[in-house]
Amino acid sequence: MAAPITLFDLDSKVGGPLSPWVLPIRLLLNYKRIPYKTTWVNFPDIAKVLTAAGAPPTRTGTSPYTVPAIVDGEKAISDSRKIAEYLERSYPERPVPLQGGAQESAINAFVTVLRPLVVPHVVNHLDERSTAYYIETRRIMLGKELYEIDPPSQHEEAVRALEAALTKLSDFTGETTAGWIFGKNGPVYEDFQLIGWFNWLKVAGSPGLWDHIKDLNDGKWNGLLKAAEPYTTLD
Ligand SMILES: N[C@@H](CCC(=O)N[C@@H](CS)C(=O)NCC(=O)O)C(=O)O
Repeated sequence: MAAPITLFDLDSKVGGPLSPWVLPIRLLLNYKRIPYKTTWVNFPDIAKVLTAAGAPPTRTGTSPYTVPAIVDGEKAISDSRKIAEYLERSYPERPVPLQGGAQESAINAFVTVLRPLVVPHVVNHLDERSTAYYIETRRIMLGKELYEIDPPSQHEEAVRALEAALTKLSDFTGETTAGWIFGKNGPVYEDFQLIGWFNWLKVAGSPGLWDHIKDLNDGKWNGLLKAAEPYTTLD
């Protein structure tokens, strides 16, 4: 029997999925019932571990190596969308189509507004070494200190902006089907992407944010996480 796929995921104090980029791949593997095992990697070790695995960098500049990455036999693949395309092509059973286009743009618009309410709070879930790495790399990548991203004086306004972004997303997506937001006959990959972002909001967002958000827009965001539950299992 072929060796199971290795999934490289972000380690943290959460003890489960935190990275919004990796969770969609875990959901895909679980949904498609593809055997895999997870290698959990702390932020400062990602470059070293992925170089050793032969997974290519996904960006230039600071921190070019990112999770998720997978190793499947001879192949090492990084970047969530490329991994999803590869899995869909190589393991077509229980399809999870990738839609892209307007759906992806709608997710990106929501994520732009969400980021400031989560990015500075991620350190609450990292160990000391990862915290030091995260503060330093975000300073270079964002040109800001973490405490400048969600200051108390702007917090309420940021939450109002998120509410508006969610209403826009809700209007765009319309009725849910069995909890899925985009898919009408089972999940599509963009549902899994949204789950990654809502899980990130839930586990690492500013204190109380998820409690505030989960019942908005007829509770469809909570319904989405509930629909995903059977597929969030760890190996
Ligand atoms: N475009 C990449 C982005 C992945 C990404 O940004 N992953 C984060 C974890 S949430 C990462 O590995 N960051 C490494 C770092 O910042 O050093 C993808 O879709 O896979």
